[in-house]
Amino acid sequence: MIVYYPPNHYLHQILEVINGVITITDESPERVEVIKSALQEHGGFIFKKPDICNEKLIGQVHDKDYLNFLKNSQDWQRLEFPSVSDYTKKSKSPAHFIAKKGFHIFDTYTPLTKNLWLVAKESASCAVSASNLLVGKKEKVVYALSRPPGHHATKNMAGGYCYLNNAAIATQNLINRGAKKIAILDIDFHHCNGTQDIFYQTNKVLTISIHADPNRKFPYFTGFKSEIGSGPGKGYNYNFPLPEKINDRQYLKILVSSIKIIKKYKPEYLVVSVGFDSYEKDPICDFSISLNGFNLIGKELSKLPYQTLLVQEGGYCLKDLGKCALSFLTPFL
Ligand code: Q9C
Ligand code: ZN
Repeated sequence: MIVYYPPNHYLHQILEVINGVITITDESPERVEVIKSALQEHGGFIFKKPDICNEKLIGQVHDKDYLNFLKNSQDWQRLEFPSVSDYTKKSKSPAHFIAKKGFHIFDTYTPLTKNLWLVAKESASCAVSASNLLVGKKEKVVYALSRPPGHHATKNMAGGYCYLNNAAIATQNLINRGAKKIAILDIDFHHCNGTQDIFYQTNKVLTISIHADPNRKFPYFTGFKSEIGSGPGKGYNYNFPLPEKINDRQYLKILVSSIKIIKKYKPEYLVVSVGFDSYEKDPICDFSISLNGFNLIGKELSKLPYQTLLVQEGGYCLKDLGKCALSFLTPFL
């Protein structure tokens, strides 16, 4: 399997503020290094550097003001956290940097770093380069080992360790290259509020997310069953919020229902936002998916007839992340 790896991701190192306390984050560079080592040791994976993607493509998914805000990263000498929250609920990016941070970042877990534009673009480029290998039936499945993750990033906001929505940008690339119907299945522990936001009004993309009940876990504001899409997108967004301690058998049932919805839609491509934070030993999450569970999930998805783009999202159990990735990925080989 071909794997796209972001060459400068380690330049992006963050801290997070939790309840006013600056704290070591679980979103560390080691996450992708651990996965990379496990895949290299296995031997069935070929690593490639991404081609840096067109900024016009990124601009089809994210607002221009937001991208300009991220681009100014060279100027930042330290981590920049938001200080004020936007109280106007208007849609225009404000002029002052303090206000911009409040407008374009929705939590205190996702600071700006000095190399952000470079590393965020490389992360998105992994997903885009991988998607390009699907076009023309060159590959059945390609894996983007993206970092930073992407699925919480909305059209104009960073959050949940995400800045650019890698899966959404790759999906837009497939649309630009002729695809009329694409299904995105998000199996990260957290609701994909960003991906939902970006494709909420279109029927060209079916978005399905299986995640922790937002009444209990981040991102708190979205991920409810009632969010079904709007306008032409009505009926093309599905959320499966779940209680804590969900086990393999219970998860597989929900996965099978999601697959039924995907089959009915008949997409040309399947994009899977893969998070290993539903793992039983994840330090910040509360599902009970085992290594065998990831293997079963991988088996179900690999059986499908669709060309598939796998995009890495979350997953924080450094000790077992390599095993999680191998359990999930080997059925696709
Ligand atoms: N340290 C992704 O999995 N929660 N983002 C922070 C615990 C934020 C998760 C509090 C979780 C964001 C891509
Ligand atoms: Zn997550």
